[in-house]
Amino acid sequence: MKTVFSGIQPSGTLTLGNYLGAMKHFVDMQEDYNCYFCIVDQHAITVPQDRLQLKKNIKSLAALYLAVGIDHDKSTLFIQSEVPAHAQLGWIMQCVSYIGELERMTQFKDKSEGKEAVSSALLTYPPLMAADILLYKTDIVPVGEDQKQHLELTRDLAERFNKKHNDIFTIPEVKIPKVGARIMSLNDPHKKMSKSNPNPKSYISMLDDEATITKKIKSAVTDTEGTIHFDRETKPAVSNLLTIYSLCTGIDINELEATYSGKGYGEFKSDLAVAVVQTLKPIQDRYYELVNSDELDKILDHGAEKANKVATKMMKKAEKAMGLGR
Ligand code: ATP
Ligand code: LTN
Repeated sequence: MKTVFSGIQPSGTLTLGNYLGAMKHFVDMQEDYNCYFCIVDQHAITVPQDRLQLKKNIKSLAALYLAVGIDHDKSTLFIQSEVPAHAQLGWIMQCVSYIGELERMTQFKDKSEGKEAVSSALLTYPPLMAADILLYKTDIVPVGEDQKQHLELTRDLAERFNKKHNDIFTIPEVKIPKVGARIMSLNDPHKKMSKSNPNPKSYISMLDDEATITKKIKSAVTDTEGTIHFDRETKPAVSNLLTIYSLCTGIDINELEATYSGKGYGEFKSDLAVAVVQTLKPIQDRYYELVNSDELDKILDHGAEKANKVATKMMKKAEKAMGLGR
């Protein structure tokens, strides 16, 4: 059975973008693959986090993974910092990485641009991400479009290590969904929807209630044309809303265009709000049952135990290949 690994940062409440671009696909994959899903808290601290808020976000993300349908009997769900091999192999992968290639990463450029106190870990984030993936002999990494560059680097680093030291790492493939890999911000269709955007109107949080979702969709930017059809170039905002609508309902974009032909943005947006609420409501109900439960802690304990066993073995192999220790 092939192995799947993916990680999400506990850097805020997940958005509809995270769900449609990543999490939704994790649920389907667990039927056919040996899956590891990780709460990458060590990645989250590459930018400043409030201690108590981070703790809350970690639990919240774990509960969301389960609420969308990750089944702990089929998949391993765990917290990155509870498996020390990640940071240990992360260090080794840093030694294999070149500063130049890290400086070329767009996520680094975006997150450091114009800032004064940029942590060095923001630059060395990709080698840690490579370690996450390589520890589990991962074959496939399902992620949104924004992570493609990091995955290419992971493959380069793994190949470089295999050639220079010992051929121990599996070279992972990236898997990006055909539709929904880049859900855009509601108030700027040229920026991706992001949970760390300071303006909450730019995203729909997976935990927003019905009234908030409806309000945010009503105030989402469109264009002055007034027609509902899909064209990323000339109608990026409406195309983004159509994508969300289609993914939430399973209705083809062509069919949606036909349904709303001759109709205005008002009606389209009210129906879209209903579709989003219907998608998120069952997830939210399950989430609130789980978030403060003992069950959640047990699942995370068990996940860390399983992940530690596998990860420690690979980390030791890598240390041996480098000549570390006695
Ligand atoms: P931040 O905004 O805090 O930097 P993020 O949401 O970009 O975080 P993660 O939460 O770690 O980053 O991303 C989790 C997964 O969701 C990744 O696979 C990422 O590619 C995907 N993802 C993030 N934003 C979107 C989006 N707008 N559309 C589709 N997929 C997305
Ligand atoms: N870099 C990713 C989060 C992440 C990840 C991973 C994704 C960390 N480690 C391993 C896939 C596999 C992000 O910012 N979305």
